[in-house]
Amino acid sequence: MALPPRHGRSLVHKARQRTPGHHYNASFLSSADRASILEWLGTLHPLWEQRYSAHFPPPPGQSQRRLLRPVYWLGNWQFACLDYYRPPKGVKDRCVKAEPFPAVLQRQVDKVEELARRMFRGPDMPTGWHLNTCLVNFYGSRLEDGHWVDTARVGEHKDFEPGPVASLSLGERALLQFVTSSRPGERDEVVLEQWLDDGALQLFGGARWKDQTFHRVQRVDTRAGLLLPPELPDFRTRRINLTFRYVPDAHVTPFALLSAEAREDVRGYMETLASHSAFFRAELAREKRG
Ligand SMILES: O=C(O)CCC(=O)C(=O)O
Repeated sequence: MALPPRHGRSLVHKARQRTPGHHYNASFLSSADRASILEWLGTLHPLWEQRYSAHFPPPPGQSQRRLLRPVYWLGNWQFACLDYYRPPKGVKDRCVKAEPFPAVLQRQVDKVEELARRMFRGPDMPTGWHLNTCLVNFYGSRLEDGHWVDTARVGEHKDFEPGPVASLSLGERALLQFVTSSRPGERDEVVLEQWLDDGALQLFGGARWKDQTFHRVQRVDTRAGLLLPPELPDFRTRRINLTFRYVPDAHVTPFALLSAEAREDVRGYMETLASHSAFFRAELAREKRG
């Protein structure tokens, strides 16, 4: 009797499992596109951001701290010290215009948007929705006082940008969990768990996954012993995740048009970015032209 083909329908099915509003495709990226994305990642100079700033100081009882990982943003940069994009109230001076997507990422975005428009309708697909924002998260270990400390995790949170959110994963696989709202004294209930593989796409939207639950990265494997680009002095990257979101264009502000306080808070970051990027140099120069 002939055995079923090794990569037959059942495996493909598994790789494309579906839960309403949640889509996972383990082999979304072609090996050529994966290689181009890694090459482009090797040219980046991610930032280590501080959580707070002069005009947005730590709340009582908390102190200034560095984010757990270096990051890079495309489309618009949501500096942590400007407190991210939180509509409906937190929309002004939150999203600073940043570099466009490179061609290889724009190609992935075009495919994902087509899929998202088939999956989501009505209130789950806001008017004008398109993926114009990308957060590149570098997961790994950072050097602290001569010791490598694993910081490859993200606590539970929601992505407040309206509409579906998509993410591409590279490197070691990560365990992502959707959990119900935390209540003091109660354990969070994990309602969906997904290992995110190298080359995978995850797409989620709708009230269940955007509003009613939080998501978190519980841990990142160390099995493959991977070291991903770019080379950083005090950080070893073993996983990179690119999350694509939508910020209404009216809420994306060029650096030169931010309030004086916001410009002061992020000027140092802009100057660091400008030392490697013609785009950010031009954005800084625009301020001087008035
Ligand atoms: O790394 C991931 O897979 C998820 C990242 C994430 O939750 C976020 O960027 O908001």
